[in-house]
Amino acid sequence: MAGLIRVKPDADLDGVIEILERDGAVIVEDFIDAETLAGLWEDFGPVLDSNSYSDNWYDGLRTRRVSSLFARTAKLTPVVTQRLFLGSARAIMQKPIPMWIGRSRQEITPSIQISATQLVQIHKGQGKQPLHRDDALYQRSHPGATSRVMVMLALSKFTAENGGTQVIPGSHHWDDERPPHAEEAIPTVMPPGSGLIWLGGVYHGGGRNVTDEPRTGMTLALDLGNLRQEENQYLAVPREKVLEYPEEVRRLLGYDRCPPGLGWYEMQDPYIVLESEEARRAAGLGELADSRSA
Ligand SMILES: O=C(O)CCC(=O)C(=O)O
Ligand SMILES: [Fe+2]
Repeated sequence: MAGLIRVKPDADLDGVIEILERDGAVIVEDFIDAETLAGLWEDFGPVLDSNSYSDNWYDGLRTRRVSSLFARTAKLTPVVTQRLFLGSARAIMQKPIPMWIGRSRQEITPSIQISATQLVQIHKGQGKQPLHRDDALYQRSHPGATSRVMVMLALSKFTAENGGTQVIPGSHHWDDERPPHAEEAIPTVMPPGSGLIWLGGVYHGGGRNVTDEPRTGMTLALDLGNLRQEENQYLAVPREKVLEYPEEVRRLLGYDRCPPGLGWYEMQDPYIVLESEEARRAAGLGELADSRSA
């Protein structure tokens, strides 16, 4: 494949869904307008500049990552509601599922939800990230129903040299035994404001940056709404009540990270965050300072 298919923002939704189902990925030019892009830089630029590099090889020792994005800006509506992104996520994931309730056969359509958000700024000297599937988090078998549709929004330009996301088109159709090879991946090349939409089952990874300029992207994942606890324990149980329970129960309540990496908060095991809060309260220092305001 020469390159990923590119479409304009006024493209026909059904056509984009067809490309996504076949190739697993598509580039939407002008995913957001210049004003939205400038607004995101206004809110995200300072936090990226003050952030340090990731502390592990997988996330990238020359890569800066910032999460909790909906808490750091109020300007993400045009991104998450972008017609082709939200439209294809709904069409691909919100498929009615038949079930019996007594003698009544019903079809229930799941919702979708915002899952992970992250700024990923790849600096000079960062090598390629290992190719992976983001939906591997849910440990479902492939090929199978799509549980994640996500976007990589270009906040800076993406090139083959600066780390533009490496993608293996069509790899969401592969089974779980077939390994990805770097030679099969193609770089995402797009100007700032464009977005790469891709399915969670597609092998991809950050590229190598051999230029002097950082490559800045923002990921936003939409996941199937049924991948969650039944009762919303975070709302149901106030934090001070959670802290009255021992570690095992706190983790069962959801303050835990499911391997290989679901449920993190600020890229950490949420249990550690809970412990820090407990220590602060015990020392009379009040609730944990909000690291997102950094
Ligand atoms: O930075 C990129 O281009 C991709 C990052 C990525 O795939 C990830 O961290 O899961
Ligand atoms: Fe990824």
